[in-house]
Amino acid sequence: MSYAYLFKYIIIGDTGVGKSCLLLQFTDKRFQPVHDLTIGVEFGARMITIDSKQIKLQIWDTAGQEAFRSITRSYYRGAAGALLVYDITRRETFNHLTTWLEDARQHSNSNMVIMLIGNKSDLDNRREVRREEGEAFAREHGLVFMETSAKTAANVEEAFINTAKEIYEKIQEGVFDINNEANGIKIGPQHSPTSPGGLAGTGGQGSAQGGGCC
Ligand SMILES: Nc1nc2c(ncn2[C@@H]2O[C@H](COP(=O)(O)OP(=O)(O)O)[C@@H](O)[C@H]2O)c(=O)[nH]1
Ligand SMILES: [Mg+2]
Repeated sequence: MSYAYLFKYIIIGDTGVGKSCLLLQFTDKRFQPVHDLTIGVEFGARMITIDSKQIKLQIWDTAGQEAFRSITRSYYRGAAGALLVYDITRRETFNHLTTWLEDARQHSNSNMVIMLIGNKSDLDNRREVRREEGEAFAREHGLVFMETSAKTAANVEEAFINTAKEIYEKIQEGVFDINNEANGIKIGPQHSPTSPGGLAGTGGQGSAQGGGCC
């Protein structure tokens, strides 16, 4: 299917916070409790609609382990959006956010939209991080914040779509240079019907179910 824009996302955060499950829930609308550990980087894609425009989200899921940090870093630069995920039932994953954020800011383009996600909201009885703490961290660092559950799908759509809306608004405001693919945005064939195939948006087709998850 053709699209007006393609936005590239990266999902980051400690191992086990639910990055792969969030991706699977968003792309396939399912939750898979038993899973393989993500090795290196995997990806998925899905089409969404914003402002009556078809937007393809191409999402790179990364491994959280330190050993893969350098691989992860190489994906920041080409990303328009990042989902920074922690697990509300594991305080240490919240404590590591500062490190993740520094890494992301240092290696990405300055306009990258970062959405902070407190995942596993279904496990409220095991909660170690209060929602207000997530909100405060986000406010302090200029991030958008949501609590999600990859298991029940609560807020999962919203997290991915709200990030896209922020990117879209930045494009409208002229903040993003959309002709520079390094910003993680491609203009699709649908955008300019007078020059089919003439733009850099035709790559990556047919990858809608790419990558495994969980
Ligand atoms: N209850 C619950 N479990 C989750 C949720 N998201 C992920 N998990 C579980 O947490 C573990 C790690 O998930 P995974 O997506 O592999 O984490 P990743 O290492 O960040 O990719 C798995 O056992 C998942 O089943 C969630 O929203 N709720
Ligand atoms: Mg994973």
